Amino acid sequence: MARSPGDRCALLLLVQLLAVVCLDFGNGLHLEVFSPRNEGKPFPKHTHLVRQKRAWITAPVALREGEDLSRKNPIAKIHSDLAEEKGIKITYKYTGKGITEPPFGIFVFDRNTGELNITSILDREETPYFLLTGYALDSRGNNLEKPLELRIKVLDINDNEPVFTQEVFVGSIEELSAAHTLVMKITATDADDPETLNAKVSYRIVSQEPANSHMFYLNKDTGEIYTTSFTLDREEHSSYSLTVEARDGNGQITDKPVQQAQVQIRILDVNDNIPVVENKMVTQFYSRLTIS
Ligand SMILES: [Ca+2]
Ligand SMILES: [Ca+2]
Ligand SMILES: [Ca+2]
Ligand SMILES: [Ca+2]
Repeated sequence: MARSPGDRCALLLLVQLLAVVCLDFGNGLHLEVFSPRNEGKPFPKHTHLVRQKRAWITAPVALREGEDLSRKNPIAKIHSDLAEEKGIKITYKYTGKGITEPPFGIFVFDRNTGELNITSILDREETPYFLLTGYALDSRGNNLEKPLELRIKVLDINDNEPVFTQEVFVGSIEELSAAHTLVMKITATDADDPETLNAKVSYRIVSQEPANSHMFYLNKDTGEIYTTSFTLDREEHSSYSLTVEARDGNGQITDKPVQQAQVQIRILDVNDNIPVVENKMVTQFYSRLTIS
C-alpha cells in the first residue's frame, strides 16, 4: 500500500520517538534512594532521580546527625540492568568517605544486592557531607557501567553550646565618655551549622559589680559593649566587673548548660578635678613671710 509523504513523515517521527524511549530506558546503573521519612519506600524515580545517560544520580540524600538510623536501612541501592538483560553475575562496590576513607565504618554495602547500610551515628561537626561512588563490576572486577555518585548531606542538630573565646575579657574606657561609646567586644563560638539558629549566638549581661545603675549595654547579636550614659566617674568607681552569658538558638531559654564569662572594664582617668589649695597653709606661709 502506497503511503502519502505525510504518513511517511509521521512513521519516521514514531520510529525516532521509539528510539529515544529505548535509549532512555535501556541498560544502566540505577540508584534508588530510600527516604528516611517514607520508612524504606523508594522515592518515585521520576521526581527524585535524574536519568543521566546510563546512570541514575540523585538529589543529595539527607540524614540527621546524632540519631540511630539503622532502622532506615538500606539507605540506598545501586543496580545495573545488565544483570537481568545479559544474565551475568554482577557485584557492587562503593568507595568514599565513611567506607574506604576516614571516618571508616560509617557505611557498609552488600556486594551482591548493591544495598548501602548505615552502621554509625553521624556527627555533622566531624563530617558534614559524604560523597560516595558506586560501581557495578564483572567477575574480573572490571567496571560494567559508568560509576555513579551518591551525595549524603548530614543535617544539623543543636548539640553544641556557645563557647566564649576567653574566660575573662579585659577592656577600658575613659571616665566621662559620651553615652553609647563602644567599650569592647566579646565573642563566643558555636560549632553547629552556621546556616541555622543552632549556631546563632546571643549575649546578655547577667550582673554588674559594683551594682549601681546599669553603666553598660551589651548588643545581643554582636557582643559589643557600650556605655549607657556619660556618668562614668573614675574617682567614684575605678573599675567594673560584668558577668555575661552566651546562648544559642537566638537566645531562647533551654535546659541546656549556658556558659558564662567575666568582663573587667577599667575606668581611665581624665583631668576633671581642679586642684584645691588649703587656705590655712597659705595663711601660715604668708604670715611667716611677714615676720621674717
Ligand atoms: Ca554533632
Ligand atoms: Ca550539630
Ligand atoms: Ca549550638
Ligand atoms: Ca579624674
